[in-house]
Amino acid sequence: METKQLTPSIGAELTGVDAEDLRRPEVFEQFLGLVHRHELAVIRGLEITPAQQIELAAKVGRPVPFLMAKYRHPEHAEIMISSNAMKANRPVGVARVGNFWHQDSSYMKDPAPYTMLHGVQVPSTSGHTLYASAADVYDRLPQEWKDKIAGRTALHTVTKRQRISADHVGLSIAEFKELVNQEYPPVEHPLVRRDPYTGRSYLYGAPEYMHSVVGFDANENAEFFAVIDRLIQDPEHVYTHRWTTNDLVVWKTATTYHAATEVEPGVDRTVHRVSIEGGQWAA
Ligand SMILES: O=C(O)CCC(=O)C(=O)O
Ligand SMILES: [Fe+2]
Repeated sequence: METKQLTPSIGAELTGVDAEDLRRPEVFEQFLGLVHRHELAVIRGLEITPAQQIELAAKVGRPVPFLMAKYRHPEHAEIMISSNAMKANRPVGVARVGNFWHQDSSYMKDPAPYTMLHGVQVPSTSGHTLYASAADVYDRLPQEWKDKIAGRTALHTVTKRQRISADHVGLSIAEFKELVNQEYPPVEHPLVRRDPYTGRSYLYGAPEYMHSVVGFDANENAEFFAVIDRLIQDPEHVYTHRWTTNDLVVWKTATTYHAATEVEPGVDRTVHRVSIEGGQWAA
């Protein structure tokens, strides 16, 4: 068993372990420690069943069933099937999950602190996932911006990203936004938070999930979003996870910006996703 850092900014990998090894508390603790210290940790080629994935998630915290029942794994409510594949003319899961830079569910008051993905059927040439550390983004923020955002909060919203579905047929765009607003009212979070485990300050908020910084005018806001967009996406600081079959990836939702990339046409990609509440690390 060995650990290696994936990039200087984010990510670590545990190698030489299988599902059986992970049952040993000291091995599992080692893996979880990597998640806590490096925001994100990977085990490649971990052959596990959906039930075993949930078992692993339950060692981290409390796996929670996905909100929308129709995208839950038919036998395991805790697993959400994230997939572009079709079976008998029906989607097997949710397509295009997270294909923009974000921190998971930051538009919610109390997002689950961990996300776990298992690569069930993954192409090697597309459908990679990009990751960046929110602590590293904060570190790289020019001092002038650190001063401007000190003590401020931001309004987070899902309205920029909510897609129109069958439930919304017949609504105008304004009516649709209003409905989403009622369902997910904007929530306010501090812009700078401290990771209780590493002690590092990190930036909380991605432009696609933020309405605005409280107290900023439209210009300051646009400028700030442009500055952080550049920092988040800076290729020098991004870890690209190129999936191989059965990869397990776990990250801390608050300190990990990430984006799923396009899948080439005609290619299926399926990952099993578990959202985990509670656990040792709380944002
Ligand atoms: O499937 C992926 O590459 C990641 C999608 C995502 O943002 C998520 O599962 O939270
Ligand atoms: Fe995500």
